[in-house]
Amino acid sequence: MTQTKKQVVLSGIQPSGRLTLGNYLGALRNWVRLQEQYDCCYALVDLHTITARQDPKVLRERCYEFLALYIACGLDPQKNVLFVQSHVAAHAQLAWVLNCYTMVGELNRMTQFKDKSQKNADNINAGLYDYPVLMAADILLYDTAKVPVGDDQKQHLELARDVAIRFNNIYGAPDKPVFRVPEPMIPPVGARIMGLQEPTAKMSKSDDAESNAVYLLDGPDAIERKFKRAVTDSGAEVRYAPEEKPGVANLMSILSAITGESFEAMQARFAGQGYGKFKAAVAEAVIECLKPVQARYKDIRGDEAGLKRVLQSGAERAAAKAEPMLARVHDVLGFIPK
Ligand code: ATP
Ligand code: LTN
Repeated sequence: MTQTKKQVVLSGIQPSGRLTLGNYLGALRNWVRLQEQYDCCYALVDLHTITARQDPKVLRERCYEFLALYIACGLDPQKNVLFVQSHVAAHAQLAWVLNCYTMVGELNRMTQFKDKSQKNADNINAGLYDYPVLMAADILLYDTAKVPVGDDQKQHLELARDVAIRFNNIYGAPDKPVFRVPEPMIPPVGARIMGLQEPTAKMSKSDDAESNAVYLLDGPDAIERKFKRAVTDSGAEVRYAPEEKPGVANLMSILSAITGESFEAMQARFAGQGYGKFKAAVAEAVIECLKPVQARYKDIRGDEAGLKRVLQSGAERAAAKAEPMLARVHDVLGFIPK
């Protein structure tokens, strides 16, 4: 009997800050939907995280917290390979190789590097600059077909594709490329959730302003309060116009991403009612959406031995996939096999 191999999906989140509703709607929730159909690998990208200074104790704690949240969101550790990036040495090894096939001019164009350099002007380290190359290594190591991410990662993914194509052109045969060229998978709604206080910039998990983001572990009262105070505009009309009314458009996107309700239907439902009821409805939808995740989280986080077992198994399964690809790359480069 021939069994068709499932395509590989790979994605990652940095264990920095606290997971937000943006991470959930832009990434995590979509990961869960893919677990039956694809061979999915999801990484806690700790090597990426040290491009900004981290407290070691907090970083370790956060990795467990994030893993527990992944599972609480519905990712089954049997069906998915859940792992820590630093446990699989091949990531750093392939990143070095790909460095030699990535142009400085390409990295200079990365908008995330520009944004993060501005935010951390006192620590613009080489790792921050090289970040997209490590991400390309994460993806290309697994023969990845699809990469589910939010909109902000599109440019990095484009770079990973360009590097793969360049490498294939040098070392692959037309019918036998070294790397599969990955495709982005960006959700139609929820791909770019904006801050509640600053709706022109994306909601981000390492933002200091508590009220700008909804965190996955926020209780109902905090969520209600954050939406009540969310910045809108001086008008009173629930209408989707991102340029003119970014705050309202963001709240509409959140509601639509959760309930599936169209913008037109929302517009009709809240016509003539001002923003109060609308904001309360968005808060209610978010509270209900996060309730089951929060209910499962405590037990999962409490079982640290169980989480360690998940990571042990994840590291072994990930390495078994990644190592043959690294060996192939070393081989085509002319390195002597070990
Ligand atoms: P940081 O603030 O630490 O840079 P982040 O919130 O941008 O973090 P990442 O770890 O960089 O989170 O991203 C994890 C995943 O979540 C990525 O797929 C990213 O595209 C997605 N994501 C992050 N923020 C948002 C957002 N506001 N809306 C939709 N998706 C998002
Ligand atoms: N760069 C991404 C995180 C990330 C990633 C990856 C996403 C690292 N490696 C591989 C998809 C695939 C970010 O900042 N959100």
